[in-house]
Amino acid sequence: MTTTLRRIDLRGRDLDPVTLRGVVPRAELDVSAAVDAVRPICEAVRERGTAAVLEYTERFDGVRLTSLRVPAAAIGAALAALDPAVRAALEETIRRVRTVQRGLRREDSVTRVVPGGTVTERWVPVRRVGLYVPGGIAVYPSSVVMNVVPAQEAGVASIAVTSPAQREFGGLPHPTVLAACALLGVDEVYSAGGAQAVAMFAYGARDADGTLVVAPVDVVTGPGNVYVAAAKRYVQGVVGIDAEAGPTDIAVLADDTADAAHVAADLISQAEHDTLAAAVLVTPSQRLADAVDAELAAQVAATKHSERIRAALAGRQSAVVLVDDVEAGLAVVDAYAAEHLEVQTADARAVAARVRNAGAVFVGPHSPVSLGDYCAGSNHILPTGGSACHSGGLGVQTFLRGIHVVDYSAEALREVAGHVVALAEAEDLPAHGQAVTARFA
Ligand code: HSO
Ligand code: ZN
Repeated sequence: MTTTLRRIDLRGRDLDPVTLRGVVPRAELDVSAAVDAVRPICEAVRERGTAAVLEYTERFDGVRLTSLRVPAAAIGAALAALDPAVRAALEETIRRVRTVQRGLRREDSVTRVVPGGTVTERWVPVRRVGLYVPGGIAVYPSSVVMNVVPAQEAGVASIAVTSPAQREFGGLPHPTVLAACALLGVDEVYSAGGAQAVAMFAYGARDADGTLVVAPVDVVTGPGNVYVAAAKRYVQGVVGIDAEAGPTDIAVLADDTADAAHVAADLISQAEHDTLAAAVLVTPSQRLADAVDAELAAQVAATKHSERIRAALAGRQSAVVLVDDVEAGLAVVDAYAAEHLEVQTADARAVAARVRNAGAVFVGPHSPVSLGDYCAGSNHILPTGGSACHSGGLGVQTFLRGIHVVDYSAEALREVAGHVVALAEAEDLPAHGQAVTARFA
């Protein structure tokens, strides 16, 4: 299999934004088709509770569990056995992500609309959340941090984590995931993955005798594969969800000033996640494109997961897009709406400031995506598959609701009563107007 990225040559073509959207490389990954596949799983969990979750865990993860809840002793043991270097790194990540998230929590705001009339927006956390931590191809203790810290900083009282059962660890989630939970003080952890885990959180789950094992949550968040994304889409409405975070993608907008070896390394770093991961280079420089291809060939061969990476780079979802200039490149990356966008151009800050659609932007030569994956302080749970055109990444606000509190005095109500009546009449809803005028009869 070759490591050369396919090329999409847009030079000399002045495409409008809608046409561009159809031209950018995209996986033929269809979350709506996956919704059909997960519907019976979600319905089985809704109807049969823990029995159904256990059955699907046996079928998909190859372990027959007797209980879904991870015992406290196992969480403590995982922390005790954690490599000190990994512990120090996780602690630093927690500190940085917490610093950022704390600064993002919105304050309540009181607006005096008129004398005697105020509208206050109160930011209130949801009561209980279910956080999904993937564990298929790789293990993701960093995703524990990215999920849990924003929920904690939002003030969520009840936090539960789930991660797929691992056969090699006796059906528990990966020990590093458990250790990360311990570091964050999370003690409600389940061994469940896939659509069944999402449904378990959305509907709650009882044993056959009616005992409640998993209480339903208000919001389910976290990244996962296409089935996890599909299950989140399916249960949405019953619960809140964050943006769909399916197979990862990276786009690099680069010109001749970029270092081809670094660009290639960054493309490879995200291709490492999944054969369905997308790696896209957008550049006006044919020289850079050729140099990146050469670097890919050399670097992929030398890396541990080269087969997975080759498959991701060879997929339809990955490409080099050649453009006339950086300006045209900006239009392409906006149409693509990358989960991660690196800007490696001259005057990268000014270029990055003009980006409209991206989950996260990484500016200049020293801000690689893998820094953001772990230790920048930014969140790595981000909208994938182009959904950055309408959604942002996970953060404190995901767990908060703005409640408008309306407080008017008699005088302030009397003053506006005529307008309420006029609008009520215009909508043929006269009882609305009467509810106001009755107060002044
Ligand atoms: N790049 C992934 C997050 C991650 N990378 C976790 C390594 N571990 C999606 O943003
Ligand atoms: Zn990553």
